Formats: sequence, structure tokens, C-alpha cells
Amino acid sequence: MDLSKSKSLFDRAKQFIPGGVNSPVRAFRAVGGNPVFIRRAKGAYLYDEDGNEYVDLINSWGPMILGHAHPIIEEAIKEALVNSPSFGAPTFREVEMAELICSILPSVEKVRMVNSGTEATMSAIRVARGFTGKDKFIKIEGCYHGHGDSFLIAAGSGALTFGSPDSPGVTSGTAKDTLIAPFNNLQAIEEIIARNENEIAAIILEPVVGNMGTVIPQSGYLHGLRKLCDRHSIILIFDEVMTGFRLSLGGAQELYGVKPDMTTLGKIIGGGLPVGAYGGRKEIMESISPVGPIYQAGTLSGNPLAMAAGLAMLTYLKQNPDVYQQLNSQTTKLVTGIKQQYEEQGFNYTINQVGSMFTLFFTDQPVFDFESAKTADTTRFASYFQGMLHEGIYLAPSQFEAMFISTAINDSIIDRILQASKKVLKNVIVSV
Ligand code: HOZ
Repeated sequence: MDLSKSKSLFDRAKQFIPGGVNSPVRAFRAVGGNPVFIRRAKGAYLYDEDGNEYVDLINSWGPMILGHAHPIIEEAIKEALVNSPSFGAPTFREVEMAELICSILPSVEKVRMVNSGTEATMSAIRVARGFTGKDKFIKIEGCYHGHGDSFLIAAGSGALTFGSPDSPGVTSGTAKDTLIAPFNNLQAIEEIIARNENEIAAIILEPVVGNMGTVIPQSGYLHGLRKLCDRHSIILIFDEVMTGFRLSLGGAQELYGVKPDMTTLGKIIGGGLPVGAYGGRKEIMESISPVGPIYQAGTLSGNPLAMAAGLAMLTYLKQNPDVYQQLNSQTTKLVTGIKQQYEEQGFNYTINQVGSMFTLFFTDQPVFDFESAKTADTTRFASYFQGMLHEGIYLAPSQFEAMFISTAINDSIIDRILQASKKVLKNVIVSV
């Protein structure tokens, strides 16, 4: 496979961009080799600068639910673009977007648009603190809520990939207000609450974790958190940046039947353009400026292009609920096939799947939290990743990330992925 153009772009990039990338996981350091530079994408496929084609199992980390460059999204962006890409003033699309989100997520009575998931979670925590008058919050080990200071403690995603879940630069003053509990462990939460009675503003988590790989809430966990939050007047925040409108139209909260007080959303609601949002109960959201005293603002918030793309995709999803069945059954077909191949090769590896989100964990242990995720054999994963890349299948370049299916991935593409996987498992993995 010729990757010379990617290689030379990476060499240039490293001179002027830290690590040659604008987001660490993209540097491929966890899997070795050089990153491929993507030139374009259409439907299920990515095409790199050297002209190689890959089946895309990342889908921009979630938002490309309908595949790349879907005509309805393309049209919506074009239509908005001719009227200028930014005004820094209110537009009708922001109203339509807010109405649409509130109509789909009953827990969200009011919503504020921002520009990324990071901004959404930073703002949500500020609001939870301002509303309750309390400083501390509980974060779940291995969950990732963007790179806001308060969240870079026991963080997943790139932080976990590179073995630095606590980032330098986060002051001890900031860190002391972030209390950490393991995922799927209600007792740990109860103990933290007991030790910090009346001091905890919020519990924030990914209800289905994507950022230590896909990790599934055990039965009763999310309901248990809801009860604890009610009992102790704590705001329950679901970070649905990856799961909202992806696991089902109403996200993880609809799937598991648990209503958070606040929800954070991200890239998905922009159909791939940079967007975030946070929303929740009306009385909480009305503590935000200009109604209330808690400040948060942004020139590009509610950007017309991002609103147009997001509205087009969310409207399509709302009108075509069968999309979710299709996504789920394609994903199940894929992971069942891979599981069978593992067994044929004598591996008993764990695959976690919820809807169209999944992770192939290279460990025999069940993965239900941060510690169990870390039992994965990252060397074997890296070998599988490289093998698949050379077969034209683009996986997440880290063991500790989720992968995502789009509606463009049809039966014959599933077969192509399975054929590649069979070959790679036989020839590459076994020799590690
Ligand atoms: N850490 C992000 C996903 N969990 C990846 C962001 C990116 O590199 O685009």
C-alpha cells in the first residue's frame, strides 16, 4: 500500500503542529506507524491522499450516522452557506434546533448551543455548581468529557491511550473538587456522597461509555444514580456527546429509561460540523445569563452552517426511526462474525456493543469499568489495527475508543470487513 503522501504530510505537520496532529489519538502512537491523511469521504468509505480506500468504522467518532457526504446534509449546508456562514446574531435555525432537541429528549426543557462537546460539559458543570451553590462533583473513572480542566482527572480517550489520565496543568485547587468513582459501582458513589455530605453539585458520566472503549451500564446502575441524586439533591448530568441520537433517537436516556437533570450533546447534532449543546430542566437552565447570573457565551454558538447540517440530520432521523433497527442489526452482524473468528483462532476476547457503537477488547475479561478495560492487550490490538488498515478497514486507532457504524455500511461491506478480519486474525495476530 502506498502511503508516501500521508508520510510526507505528517513529516511537514510535525514541524508546525504538536505531534503533527490537532487531536492526540489521530497520531497513531497507540498503534504504531504514521497516520493516514484523509482527502475525502463518501458513504461508507474514506479516501486518503495516496488514493487508498478504507471502510470507515469511526465515522468522525459518531456523527456520520448516515455515512459521509450524505446529500441531505450537503444540500442543507450549501443552502445556508450562500447567506453567509456567521452573523453573531440570532437566527431561525437556532430556534428550530432547540425545538427539535426538546421534542426528542423529554429531559431537556431548554437548551443552549455551543461549539463542541468540551464547551458543553464545561458549561454544564459551571451551571450545576452555580445552580446548587456547591463546588464538588463526581466524575466516573475512564469517562471523558472533553479537555476542560476539571475533567482531566482519571480521564479516558486520548488521556488513557497515552497513559496520562491526569494532565499536568490542572491545578490541585481544581482537581480537589473532582471526586472520582469507578463505573458501574453504586457503593463507591454512596461512600463519596457520605464523605462529602451537601457538598456535591453534580454527577457527570457517559451513560454508555465510549471513551475507555465501549462500556455498558449494568442493570440498575443508571436508575441507582438517579435515586441517589434525588435523595441528595445532586444534579445528574448525562454526557451524550457520543450516544445522543446514535444509540436510539432519544439516546442512552431513552434506551435505559432514565431521565437526567442535564444532558450534554456534541458533534452528532452538527451532522459532522463543530457543535455542542447543553440542556436540561427549565429551572436549572434559567439560571444562565441573560436570564440568570451564570455566564456563558460564544460568537459561533448556534452557527448557521452547523445548525443547518444538524437540523437536516436530526429531522431525517426523527422521520425515519427504522434507521436505528438497521444500524443495530448491521452492527450485530459484524460483531457476531468477529466473535466467531476469535473463537476459531482460540481467543475468548470481549466485544462490547450497544446499538451501533462497539469495541473489540483484546482481553478475556469482561470489561465493565476502567480497571477491566486496562486488562486489554494493546500490542495485539495494535497489530490487528495495522493489519486491518492494510486491508482497507479503518478502525479507531486506540484500544480505548469506541467504533461506530453508519447506514452506508451494507451487507456486502460487512462481508468485506469480516474477510479482512479473518485474514488479519490468522496471519497477524497469531504471530504477535
Ligand atoms: N478523543 C476523541 C474521541 N473520543 C477523538 C477525537 C479526534 O481525534 O478527532
